[in-house]
Amino acid sequence: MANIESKQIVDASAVGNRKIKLKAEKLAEILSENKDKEFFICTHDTPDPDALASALAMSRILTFLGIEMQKIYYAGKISHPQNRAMSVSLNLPIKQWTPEIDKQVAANEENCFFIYVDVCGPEQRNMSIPYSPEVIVDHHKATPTCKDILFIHDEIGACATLMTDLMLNMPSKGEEDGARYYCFDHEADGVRELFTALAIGIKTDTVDFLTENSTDYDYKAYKILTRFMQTDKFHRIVNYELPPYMFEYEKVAWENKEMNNPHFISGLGYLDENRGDCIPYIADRMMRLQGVQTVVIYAIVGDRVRASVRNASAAYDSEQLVSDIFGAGTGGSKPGGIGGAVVPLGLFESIANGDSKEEKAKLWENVKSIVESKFQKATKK
Ligand SMILES: [Mn+2]
Repeated sequence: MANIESKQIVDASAVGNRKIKLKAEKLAEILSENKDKEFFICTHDTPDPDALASALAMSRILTFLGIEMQKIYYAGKISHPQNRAMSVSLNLPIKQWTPEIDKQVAANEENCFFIYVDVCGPEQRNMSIPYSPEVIVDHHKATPTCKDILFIHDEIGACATLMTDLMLNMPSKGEEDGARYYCFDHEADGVRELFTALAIGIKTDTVDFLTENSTDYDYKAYKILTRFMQTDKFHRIVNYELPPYMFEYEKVAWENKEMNNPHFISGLGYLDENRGDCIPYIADRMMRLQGVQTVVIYAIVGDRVRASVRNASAAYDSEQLVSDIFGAGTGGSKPGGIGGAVVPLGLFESIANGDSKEEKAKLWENVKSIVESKFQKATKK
């Protein structure tokens, strides 16, 4: 027998999450059994770096197993400038879900195989792709309601950590020439881009390992990835360019603020759909203001009120704060006090999208006074 050449220079147990090894084997088995199907790798409606990187890693696993019929989908929008920077500079092959794809799948459902990453199932608030997956990889506090699925889950800092570990633990393949091939092969096509994406996914989802759910696994996976990633692209994406409107709305937020240390609240008025990501950006910025511990930034975006909530104060539970202000079930908060809400305008949608400046101004005044008074009440408890 010829020499066996190993291209995986990182040990499979390097991340150390013991739960993953068996799951990786099971995943390889299920995927190989369904090899001839059409594969749909899907993530949630607001793909962030963790979601994008996880989807790309799943695609690498499929390619490694010889599965060619595969595509990556999301149903919402990639609008945050950092997510766009990542998608463009790493050339991510992700596509937007459309009604046409929906029709094609519906006509051929038994030959389609769905994998969800960074999200648990179609019943979730931020998941508009309506099919039940057969494989889920997720790190959120949630359980899937669909049955008979391979559920790869751990409540850790990033889904990208689980994906890194899965790649490391994928069974290797032997070839006739005696060489041995590994999924986590830093010399394989596109893998350095993938490692760069995964490292950014872990860095951003854990907010530099500061969130409560960040673990040693996340840190170990990150260290491994940074050994092989493309440093120049990494820095370009981490220090992404900001469009000028971000600064303009920051000014609006500053002018409209109601500040009563440690509380900061500001409404931005009406925002264009593709500028909605001003809201989390400005919320993060205002958290850096001296003395501030709780921030709410909100605006009317399209047919809904969108808000970002940031809270570093131990006086309130962030999840509770979001639901006290915007209503139960409208949003939530990640550990680390990073939350948000989306409230449909319902009946008032026609005003928000209408032509009457006067009516629009009135609607905004009402939204503003309701959000502000709810915020005051919620923070007086
Ligand atoms: Mn995530």
